[in-house]
Amino acid sequence: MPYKRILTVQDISCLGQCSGTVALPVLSACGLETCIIPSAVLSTHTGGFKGYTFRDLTEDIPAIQKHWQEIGMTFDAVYTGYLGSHEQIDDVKSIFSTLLVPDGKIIVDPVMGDNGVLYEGFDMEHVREMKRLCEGADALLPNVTEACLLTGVPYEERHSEKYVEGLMTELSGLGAKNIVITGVCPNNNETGVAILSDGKLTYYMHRRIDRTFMGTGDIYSATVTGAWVRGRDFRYSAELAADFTMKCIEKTLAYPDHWYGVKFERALPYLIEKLNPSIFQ
Ligand code: PXL
Repeated sequence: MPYKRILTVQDISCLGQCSGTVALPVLSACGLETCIIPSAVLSTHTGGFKGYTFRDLTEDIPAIQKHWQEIGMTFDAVYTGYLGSHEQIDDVKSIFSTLLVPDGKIIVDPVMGDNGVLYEGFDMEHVREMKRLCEGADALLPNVTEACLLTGVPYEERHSEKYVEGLMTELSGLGAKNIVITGVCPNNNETGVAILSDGKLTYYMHRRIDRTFMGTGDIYSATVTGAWVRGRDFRYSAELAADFTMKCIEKTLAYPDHWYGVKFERALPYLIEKLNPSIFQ
């Protein structure tokens, strides 16, 4: 059987172990043919570097889509992350409606901010437009900050079950049947994800490490997406992604000065083995 082809739409931060440069290897390790439409090309990500370059590729998106439509290219799934501008939303929605196979999956990670604040360069117009993109998704993968921005719920640093349930109820109003909220932090010792699937809300927690790890949201989303598109159950995919992200973090702990990303590369064999068990036999 031919294996599945996925398209991801997100930026390429040339340096920084995040977004496109993480999604491509992770999705490939999951065993998917992976294509990308870069939403922007930056010299680095925007989270801590100064003076980065930013090439907005908004104009290129419809041209790439048109070319692929002409050659009859289709995808089993489209997964979106950081978008270079809110003007891209309609073009990405048009990709959903023209390049997906029937029953193809739409996965939206509404990358917009973290720790209660928007990433540099984004405003509330971007949030409103991103909300429109979320309305077409089968799976939604926000962190707590993004869940708050999308729903208008005030951001809090510690998250009770009642708070998470409230966010989840509001998010499910956007239409997706499968939702993960990442970075759920009920207390000082635990952090994890809240998963809504089959109408049931469950939690999957790990020990909390008191250090910021950039790019882990992108690693997490690419992994859930990869496992789900490979045919694994959504909840299993969401839990596997949490385990894999934790392994990437563990690989980084030996490098206390490595601040801009996580050393995910040497954790990839774990993912390959989990999703492609027969290849090592
Ligand atoms: O990891 C999310 C992300 C993606 N892309 C760019 C970013 C960030 C977070 O800062 O700056 C360009």
